[in-house]
Amino acid sequence: MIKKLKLYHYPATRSARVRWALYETVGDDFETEIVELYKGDQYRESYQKKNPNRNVPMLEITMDNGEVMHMLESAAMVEWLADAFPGKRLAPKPGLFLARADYLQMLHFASTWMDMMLWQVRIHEHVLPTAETDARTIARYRNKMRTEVEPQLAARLDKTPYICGESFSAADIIIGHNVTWARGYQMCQSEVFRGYLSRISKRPAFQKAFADAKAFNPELPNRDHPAGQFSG
Ligand SMILES: N[C@@H](CCC(=O)N[C@@H](CS)C(=O)NCC(=O)O)C(=O)O
Repeated sequence: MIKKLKLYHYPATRSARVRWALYETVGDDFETEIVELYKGDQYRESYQKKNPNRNVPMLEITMDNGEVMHMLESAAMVEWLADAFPGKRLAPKPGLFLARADYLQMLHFASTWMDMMLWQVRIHEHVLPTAETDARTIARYRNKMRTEVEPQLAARLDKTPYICGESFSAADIIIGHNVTWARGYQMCQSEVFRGYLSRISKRPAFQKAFADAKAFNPELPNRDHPAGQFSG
């Protein structure tokens, strides 16, 4: 049995996905520690020992028998929580079912392919030292988002309220976070995305997960200062 869950978090970043999944599954029954990314907390030796990727989220899972594990990938955490609490109905049951295949496909499409494009736009516009930014990379991934990703998502959301059909699932946690991220960068602007966001943002767990989002400033205060640089 799980004794304690602790999320290492920074507002509105990928750790908000896990915070949202935690509120959906265990309610308030988890701890949170803020990792001040813009002050370089992720590079502290004590943090790097637990998370060599030097980022958030990190989910510390302590079991009743004292075993501790650190999960380091947001989509894995969201998927694990959805499966660990089947009563919350956040995932189609595992097995030879097309609904499960579709759900996994969308969750991982969001956390790899779509996430990669959003990250490229974000780091080149706001994170990398200005001398390392590349306008062609920004243009390439903005274009791929507009011509390849947005139409795929919009085609689904035109037909059903949630990304995998009539019910909300953990895939909506990753897609939903990505859509808020994209809209912060003037992508996913059409009505279908506005409607989707207004639907998912009515969930109490969404509201709690993003209650601290105002603390997030996309602009790094110190991107050209060596001590302040993200690894990207
Ligand atoms: N694939 C990882 C990526 C995590 C990630 O890069 N997190 C960013 C915030 S959204 C971060 O902590 N960056 C800190 C840095 O690059 O120094 C996941 O989805 O959990």
